[in-house]
Amino acid sequence: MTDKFQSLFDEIQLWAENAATAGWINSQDVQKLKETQEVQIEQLFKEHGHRPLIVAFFGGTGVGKSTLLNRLSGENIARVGVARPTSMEVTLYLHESFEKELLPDELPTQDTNIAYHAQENRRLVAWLDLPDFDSTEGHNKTLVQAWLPYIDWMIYVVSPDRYHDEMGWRYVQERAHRHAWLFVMNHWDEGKPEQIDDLRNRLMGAGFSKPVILRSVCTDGDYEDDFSQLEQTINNSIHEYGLSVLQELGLQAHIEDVAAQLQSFQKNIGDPERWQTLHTEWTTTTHKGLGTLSEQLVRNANTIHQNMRAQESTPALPFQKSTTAEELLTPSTLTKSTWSPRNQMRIEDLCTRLVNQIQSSGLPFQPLKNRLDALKTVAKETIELNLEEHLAVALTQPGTPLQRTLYRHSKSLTWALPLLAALWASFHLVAGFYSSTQGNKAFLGLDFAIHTVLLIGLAWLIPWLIHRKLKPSVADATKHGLSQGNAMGIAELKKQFKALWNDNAVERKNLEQEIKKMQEKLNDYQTSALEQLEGYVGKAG
Ligand SMILES: Nc1nc2c(ncn2[C@@H]2O[C@H](COP(=O)(O)OP(=O)(O)OP(=O)(O)O)[C@@H](O)[C@H]2O)c(=O)[nH]1
Ligand SMILES: [Mg+2]
Repeated sequence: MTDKFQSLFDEIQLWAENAATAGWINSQDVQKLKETQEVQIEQLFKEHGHRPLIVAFFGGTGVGKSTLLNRLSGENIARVGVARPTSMEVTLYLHESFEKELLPDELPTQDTNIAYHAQENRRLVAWLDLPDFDSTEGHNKTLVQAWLPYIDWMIYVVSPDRYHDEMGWRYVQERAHRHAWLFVMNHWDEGKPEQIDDLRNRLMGAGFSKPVILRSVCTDGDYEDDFSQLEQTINNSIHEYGLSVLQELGLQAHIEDVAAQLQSFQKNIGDPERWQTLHTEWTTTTHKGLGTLSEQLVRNANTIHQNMRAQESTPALPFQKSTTAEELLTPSTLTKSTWSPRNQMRIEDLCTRLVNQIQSSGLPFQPLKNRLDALKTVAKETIELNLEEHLAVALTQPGTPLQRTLYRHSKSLTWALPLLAALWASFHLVAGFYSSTQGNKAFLGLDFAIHTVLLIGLAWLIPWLIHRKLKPSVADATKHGLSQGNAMGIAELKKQFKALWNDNAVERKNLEQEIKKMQEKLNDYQTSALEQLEGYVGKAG
């Protein structure tokens, strides 16, 4: 059982460390979990051959804790007094045969006063005299707190006029099910039966179904009290329950501590409703941020387009080799000139805004921040890849298919038409020459020569001008490629932001599932100690 619990605890610890590395919970919480383990587990699972049963006296100052302890131990070991408070420190009374070095290291013994008792029948008992919580100074309060997890039996001593102390009562409520309790109404020589009834009702209200309340008088005089029953109860508890049941009780309390910590982890990781609200904000912010980035990209594309247009409209002379825009700008150089540092800044601003939104909601923001940090570095690449791809397509096939066909054919006309004109002129030249040799007609005159030259010139010039006009604009093709690439890049980024949120949500849900499973496993470790110690232990809550 304990080994199983230890391995479950290791599993929980490992889970918490991983969740902290991913940023879902903070490292202080993991440390707290670890401390819970150190306080309790060592105490419960270390070799306990020499561990005594720790019976503590707790209650307001002057109620007679030290006097009662002296009476139980049969000797005046504890200092009692009229000056209040008398016991200023924590004192542990061990049996004289007990070597204090054998106490487990984790007990807070350094600052504790160690003294000895000589009761043979209580060799296994170590009495712990605690100073009053209310009157004690800060350091002792911390020491009392440090001892609390190690106390097996808590004897809460009250007096008829001091049984409703605020501080003491708070401890009773908080720790009702963490120790076995005995309630002693000391100063009974000054008490009234209805005060016992009142105390019993209060204890039942605090979760004790059958609280054991014993009356005692520790002053000279002939008074009837339950002292022998008190002694008997303590003796019986050693024989009947021994350490094992009490340790189980401690284990149960420890399980509850760990379960409470898991519950707080679950709360920190966040409730679905708050995440849902955040998701709506996330979508709006992403949409807006990417919209601004898109506008910026469109502006950059327009500037490039205008510059290229200006270049294209500078007329090239017919036989001059034209330097076209595509020779100046390749898809990759164009792509590089569209992503400016300002665009990168916009992406970073967007990510910062998203992180701030989650942070201000109080939910764990680190896991999303880590994911956004990664996305920030690839945003440029995402846009550039899309631009390059669409630019490459647009630039290899500028214009519409019809425009491209007409352009190709018009080029053939620039040589075919002048050739036809030349052929026609040659035919007339030969025919004219023949006619003149037959004496029919005079040979072709100057007019023919001028008209022929004009005809051939026009047959070349007109198709050349048409061909030039039909040339698809590289600037327009670039603009088309850029706007398609930008649109696809922004769409891709949108998808990435969406996927990032979904991945985070999946991780969060998995963590919640794991917490649930660990909680179920913890629930399986219910011990029977609470039932066995009925009457001595209050119920939780
Ligand atoms: N009348 C009466 N006086 C008692 C009784 N028990 C103790 N006293 C006296 O009450 C005073 C306080 O007793 P302590 O034992 O010092 O009280 P304490 O609870 O240890 O107080 P702190 O050490 O200050 O926390 C002493 O003078 C005791 O003699 C009792 O049952 N009846
Ligand atoms: Mg005292």
